[in-house]
Amino acid sequence: MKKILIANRGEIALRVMRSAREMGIKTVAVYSEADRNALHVRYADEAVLLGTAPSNQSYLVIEKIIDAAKKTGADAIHPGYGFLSENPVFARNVKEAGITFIGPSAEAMEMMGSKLNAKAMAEKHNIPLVPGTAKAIEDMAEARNVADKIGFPVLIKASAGGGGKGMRIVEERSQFEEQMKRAQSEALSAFGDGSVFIEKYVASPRHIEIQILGDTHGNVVHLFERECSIQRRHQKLVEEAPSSVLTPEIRKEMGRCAVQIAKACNYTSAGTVEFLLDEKKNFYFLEMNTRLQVEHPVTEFITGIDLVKEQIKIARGEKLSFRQEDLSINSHAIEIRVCAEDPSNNFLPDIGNLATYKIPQGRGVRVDDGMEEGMDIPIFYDNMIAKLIVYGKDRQEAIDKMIRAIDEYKITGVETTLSFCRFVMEHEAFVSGNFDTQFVQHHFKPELLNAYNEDEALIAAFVAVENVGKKKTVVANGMVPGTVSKWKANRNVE
Ligand code: MV4
Repeated sequence: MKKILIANRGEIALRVMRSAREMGIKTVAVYSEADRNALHVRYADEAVLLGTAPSNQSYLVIEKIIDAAKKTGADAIHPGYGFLSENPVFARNVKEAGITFIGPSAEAMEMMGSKLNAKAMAEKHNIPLVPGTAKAIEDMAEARNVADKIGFPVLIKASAGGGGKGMRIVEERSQFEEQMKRAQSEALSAFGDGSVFIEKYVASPRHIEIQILGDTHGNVVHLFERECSIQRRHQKLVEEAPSSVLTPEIRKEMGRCAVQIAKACNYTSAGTVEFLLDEKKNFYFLEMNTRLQVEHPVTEFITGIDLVKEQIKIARGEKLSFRQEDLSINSHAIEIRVCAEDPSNNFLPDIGNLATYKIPQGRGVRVDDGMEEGMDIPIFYDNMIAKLIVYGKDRQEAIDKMIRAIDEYKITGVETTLSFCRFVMEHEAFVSGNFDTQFVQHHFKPELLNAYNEDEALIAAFVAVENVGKKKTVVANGMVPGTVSKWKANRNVE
C-alpha cells in the first residue's frame, strides 16, 4: 500500500493522513468547492476536486471518489466516519475497482446495517438483549401481546435505523397501534424499509460501547469500553474511557460479548459494539457501528494503540501484533466535542467565522481539528469544529486537565459547546460518576451556564457588539431560534 485516498474531510481526514504519513504512505485528499482552502486539502500530497459543496454532489458520490483514486493511482481508500463509511455499496464498488477498502467487508456492513439481523445473530450467541422482539413485526395483535408482556413504556425501533434514528417511545397501551403504524410508514419513507421491532424502554440507561479490532486471519480483540452517556439529540458531547461504573468482571464479560459478535460476522478492521447498561448494571447489546468512530482517541490514549495504523495494517492483510492479554488500561481519557452551537439556546447550530481560534496545549492534551482562525464554518457539513482529548493518571486528573484545557481554548465568532462541557466537568453528577443518558434533561439549564472564563466573556461581549445586526440576517434566512434548522438536517452528523 503506497497511496491512500481519504474519502472524507475535516478533522478525521487529517487524522487518517497523519497516521498514513508516519507509515510512509502517500495521501490523496478529495474536496468540494466549499473546502478549497481546507486544511485536509493542504496537508495531503495530492488533492482532487469532487464537485460543488452539497455532500450529494461531492463526498457522497461513489463514482467520483473511485475515479479520483484511479486517476491518482491510490491503491486504498479510507472512508473516515459519516458520509460513505458504512455504505456497503461503496465498500463493494471500491473492492471491485481493485482498490483496498480500509474498513470492514460489505457483507459485515450489511449484516449490521439491519438492526434486526444484528439482534437475531446476537440472540443466537446468547448475548443479552433488551426484552422485546428480535423479528420484524408483521401482526399487530401479536405485537400488542409482546408489548403487554414486557410492559409499557415500550420503544419502537426501525430495523434500518440506528444511532437513535427511527425510534419512538410508546407510553401507554392505547397509543400502541397508532404509533406502530406511524413508525412503520416513517421507516419506509426514511430508509426504504418499513420493518420495525419493539423493546422494553430502559428509562435512564448508560451508553457504553466496546472498541474491537479484527484482522483477516480470524483474530479479534477488544480495546475496552468508552462511556458515551452525555449527549443531546443522540449526538455525543462527552466521552471517556474507562467508564467509572464498570467492574473488571462486567468489563470482561462485555468485552467477551463484543468479540463474539464481531467473530459471528467475520468482522475485520475497527468496529464498535454498543450496549445499554441499566441501573442494576445489566448490559444489553444494541447495535454495532461498522466504522472508526469520532471518539476513538480516548481508546488510543488508554491503550497506546493507533487505531488508524491498525486499520491500515489489517487492510494490508497483516495479523494483529498483540493478543487480548497484551492489552491493558493505562490512565484515564476524556474527550469533548467542540461544536458550533449555542448550549444556552437549546444547542441550536450556529454559523459564522472563526474570528478567534486558539487551541490549548501542554502535557496530555490532544486537539483533533480541521479548521483555523479566520475560516468560515461551512454550512453544508457537520458543525463539529474540533475534538479536545485529555488524559491523566486517574479520572480526577483528567477532569482537572480538561477544565484547564477548556479555559485555554479561545473561540470567538460562533457559539460553541465548550461552556456546556466545562459545566459537565464541574457538575457533581459527572464528578461522582453518577450520571446517565438523561444528564442534559436532569441537570442542565441554560441559566446554570456562566461564561466559563472572564476573558472569554469580555471578548464575546466585544464580538456581540460588533455583530449587532449580523445575527438578524441569520434569522431572516430562516433560522428561527428554538427550532432545528433545515441546514442542520442536511449535514453529515455522526
Ligand atoms: C434504547 C434506549 C432505551 N431503551 N433502547 C439511542 C441510540 C441507539 N443506539 C439506541 N438508543 C437507545 N436505545 C431501549 N430499549 C435508550 C437509547 C438511548 C437514548 C434514548 C433517548 C435519549 C438519549 C439516548 C441516549 C443513548 C441511548
